[in-house]
Amino acid sequence: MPPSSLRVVYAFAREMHPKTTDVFIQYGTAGFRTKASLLEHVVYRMGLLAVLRSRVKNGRTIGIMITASHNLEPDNGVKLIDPDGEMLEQSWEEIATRLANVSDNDLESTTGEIIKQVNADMSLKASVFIGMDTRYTSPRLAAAAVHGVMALKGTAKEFGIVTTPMLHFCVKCRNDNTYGTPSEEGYYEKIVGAFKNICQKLPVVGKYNTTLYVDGANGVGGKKLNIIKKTLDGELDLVLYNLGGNGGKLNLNCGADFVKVSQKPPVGVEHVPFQRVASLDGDGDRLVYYYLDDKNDMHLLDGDRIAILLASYITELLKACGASVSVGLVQTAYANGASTRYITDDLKIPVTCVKTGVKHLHHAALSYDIGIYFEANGHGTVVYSGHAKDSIRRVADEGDTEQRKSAQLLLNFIDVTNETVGDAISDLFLVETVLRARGISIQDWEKQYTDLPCRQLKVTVQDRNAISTADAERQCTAPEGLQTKINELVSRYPSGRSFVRPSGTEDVVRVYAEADTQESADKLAAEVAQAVFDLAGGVGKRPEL
Ligand code: G16
Repeated sequence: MPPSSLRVVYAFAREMHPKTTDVFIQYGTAGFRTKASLLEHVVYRMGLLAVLRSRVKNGRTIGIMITASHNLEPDNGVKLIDPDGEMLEQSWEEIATRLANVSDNDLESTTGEIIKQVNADMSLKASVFIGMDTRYTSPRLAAAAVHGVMALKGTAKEFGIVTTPMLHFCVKCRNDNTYGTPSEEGYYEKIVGAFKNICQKLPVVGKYNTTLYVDGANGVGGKKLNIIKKTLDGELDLVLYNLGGNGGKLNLNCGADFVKVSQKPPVGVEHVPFQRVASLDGDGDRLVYYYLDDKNDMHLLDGDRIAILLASYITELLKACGASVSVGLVQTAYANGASTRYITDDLKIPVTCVKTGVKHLHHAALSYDIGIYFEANGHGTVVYSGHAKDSIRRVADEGDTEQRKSAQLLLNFIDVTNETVGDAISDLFLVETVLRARGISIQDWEKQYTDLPCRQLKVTVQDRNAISTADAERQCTAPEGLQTKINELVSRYPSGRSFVRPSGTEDVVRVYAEADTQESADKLAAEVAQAVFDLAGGVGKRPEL
């Protein structure tokens, strides 16, 4: 493409997607996220960037997902997906931020500069897959992304409403046809097909109950499970709630984030004591389980529990097949201290702690033959190296009868996994597989270990970037004095632990605390929140004890 044709980049911007705000926006934990009304120009520009990224990757397909995932309905967001279905390479986040914030008048020249900087060959073809969640603002934003792709002569393919992990899966399949077929149907065929396959090998035994209630967060995940439900041949009886009808609002008092953070059951679900419930988030990339007991008390089984359940089953099968494959687990500072102890002391599996954000966990998990990564909020998956897959395949071909059986199960388990990113639907089928294989109930699952009581809070400050952290976000390096204050507060509580960090998806500072009793965890969290408010420029009402 000759340089003069970049003029169209400006023309599209000025006529259709002008930048109408001076609010600075940053590529955060999972892309750009803010009020939907501030995003149209950003999404258009991400259409431009996706084309450049595709050309730098020799024409391989890049994804653009329009979603604000767990955020409430008025927000929206956009993130780019790299060719292997993983999050955008971190060095490009800065470029994305730069492109998103320049004025319309500087857009043409900045685009030209970025083309030079990344050495994009503009004569190559470029391919971009675009998906969106169910927000009413998503179609308009998806159209802006298409215009961005058109402006730089790329080819856009729209997937309409899909879960975020489905788009990651399709991008991966488009660039690596051994992984699957790049379509929603291809996703069902591989992931749901493998689950049904496993069910044929695992008869229902013991206390496992094939009925599963689901809280769909009034988002896209529940809608897709409604399609899947009809194809499960009775292997799993999904009872779906919060599918977006009856005035239910996306993520409002429901969904995985609400359930995890508030430690309360979602509205809109008809609860039955001890019935296990799976709660998804708005774009279907997070999953937590819970049940209410006969006193109506809530029992939460979060991402830490899911990780442990999957890790213990995988290591059990690996042992049975005699395959020599390393297994490791990746968590963040939000992981409950009791879970980390259980993994290290009882399961004897190595644990790595990294910064919040699936991109960090995914990267760390790749250093193991089999890496299991989960954030406590229910965002995670399992990644299997080529070596791991080859070793298991070899046992499936050459092992004795028992070894072959375990290896076959493991190969099916791998196919149920969406290895590209955390995926609530795939994770749900993985969890159900393990519960079914072991013939256990959700209460049995919960008995593996006892969580330390914990609490999460949010504090609004003038500028959340005033908070800096180090050591996988476990230490606060600015503002001065805050970490000393946190240490002092923590030292007053047995088993106390607390940290603070700026959110990358909402305009808040997050506070986490755990201690030996719920009362202490609540009090410690409130005291640390007050310290953040006082030392980091809190706005509005000071948090109360
Ligand atoms: C996103 C990220 C997660 C992260 C969460 C909260 O989730 O993908 O890795 O844990 O945001 O991030 P923060 O604390 O920085 O706001 P989702 O489900 O909203 O895409």
